[in-house]
Amino acid sequence: MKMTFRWYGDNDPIPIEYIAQIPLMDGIVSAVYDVPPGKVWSSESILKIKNAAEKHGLTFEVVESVPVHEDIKLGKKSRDEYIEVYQENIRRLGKAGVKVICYNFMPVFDWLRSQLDYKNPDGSTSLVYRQEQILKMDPKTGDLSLPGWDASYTKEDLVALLDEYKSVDHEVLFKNLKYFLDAVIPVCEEYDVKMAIHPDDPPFDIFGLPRIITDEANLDRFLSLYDSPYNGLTLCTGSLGAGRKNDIPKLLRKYCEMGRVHFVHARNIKLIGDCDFNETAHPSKYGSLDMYEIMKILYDTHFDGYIRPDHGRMIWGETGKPGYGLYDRALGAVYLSGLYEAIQKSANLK
Ligand SMILES: [Mn+2]
Repeated sequence: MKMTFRWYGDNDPIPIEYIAQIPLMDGIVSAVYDVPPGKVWSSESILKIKNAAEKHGLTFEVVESVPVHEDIKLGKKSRDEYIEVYQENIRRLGKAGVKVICYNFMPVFDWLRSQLDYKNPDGSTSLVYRQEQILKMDPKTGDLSLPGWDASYTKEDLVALLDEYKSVDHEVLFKNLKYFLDAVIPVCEEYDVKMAIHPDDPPFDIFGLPRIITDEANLDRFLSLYDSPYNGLTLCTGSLGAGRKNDIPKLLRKYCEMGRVHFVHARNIKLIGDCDFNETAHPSKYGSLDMYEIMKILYDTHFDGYIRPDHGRMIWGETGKPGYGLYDRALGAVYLSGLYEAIQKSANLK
């Protein structure tokens, strides 16, 4: 298991040196962030990240994310040229020593939350999801006050894009995903780069858009679309965990045993009612997930991929990118590493 930490490059308010100072940290997870989806990343930009990591004794072996252009998800004719770009990015990343690419296949919207600065009783703030507030929004009007929504689409663009998705249901989206995998996985095999799809967050349809990386049946189906160890998963405990029927330890064990988990996002959430949740501190005590059990499964299955603490709260007055502050994620990383050491040592005593 290799412990990693997401770093947004030179624009990240957290200096890479601070990440290197977190105990037991192996590497960074990063990406070239100033190139829009569907464009090739320059080798210079990729090597710049690698060099920054290595200068601080860290590895750069996981990319999060290489975004998939909407035309690929929509299955438009133009997808072929965007897939060629994707293949080229895989080659360049492979040559630079990257081993895993995290990506997602969610139409239009990436992760969704109703609030990014929900105040907890202890004064810290968290990202939270309240279905009622989300349902009040109607992106089809083009006016979207969604927190975290980067507004890179104009009102007209968003309406037009949502219109294009009218003909894309779950089946079509699966078909378009298979088309994508058929084209990129052979390149991954050649360059020894593993693809690790991130589950949809939250794992159910929103705004009438289909979401397909949501539960066990769909994960099984996804893996069978292209049966290769290079077609794998980012197992995000918090994203999948928001699905009330998803038994995270069971899914983690199953897919780790199959050798199809390449990257783990470890995050705890507190489930509220049927759909809602709060992101919490990492320890088991605060959320609905048993993090000891999760780390035990990684140990038991000899997981040798990458893990990172996922979102953290904002604590100690820190400001910055919601979910991606230094302090709470660092505490999370050390807590997870501590659990792992304890599990490892007690197993060796037997
Ligand atoms: Mn995640």
